[in-house]
Amino acid sequence: MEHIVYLALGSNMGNRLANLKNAISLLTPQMTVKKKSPVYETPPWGYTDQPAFLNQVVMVETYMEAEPLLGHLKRLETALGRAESFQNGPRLIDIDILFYDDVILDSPPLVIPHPRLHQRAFVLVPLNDIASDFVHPVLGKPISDLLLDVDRLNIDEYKGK
Ligand code: PH2
Ligand code: MG
Ligand code: MG
Repeated sequence: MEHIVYLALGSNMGNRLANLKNAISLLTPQMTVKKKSPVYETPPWGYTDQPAFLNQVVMVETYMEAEPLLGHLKRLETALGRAESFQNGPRLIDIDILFYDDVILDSPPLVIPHPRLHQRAFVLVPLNDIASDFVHPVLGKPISDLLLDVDRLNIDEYKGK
């Protein structure tokens, strides 16, 4: 059975835009990319003493089950050159599962929906561009409503430099 999955991508090291593009190109053939948000430049959240991030959200279709998908995404991050960092620290590429259909799952490391997505403007702004009506299966609110409760200051579409 085909599943609809939303992924959040982030990078704040090296050629950030190239890192996002390379990550998206590596999603196939296991995933088919159906929608891509614009790229946003966003202030670092959680640990602030680090460079700004580029963030993007994509919607994919896949036959992969959630657990193998997580393992697959971790391998892609490593293949793209991601090294160990600390929680909320700088990273070459981060690929997080936001939603997997309407699945609610809490078996660390696999927690779906992503437990902090509703607090993060750097996720909600791009997610709202491609899934404003999607209802968060735990919170019972559409993305457009969740966006009203976060501070979206300094989250700007990235036009390159
Ligand atoms: N990712 C984090 C921690 N902080 N801040 C921004 N702006 N964008 C991110 O992708 C991000 C972050 C941990 O994954
Ligand atoms: Mg993350
Ligand atoms: Mg991650």
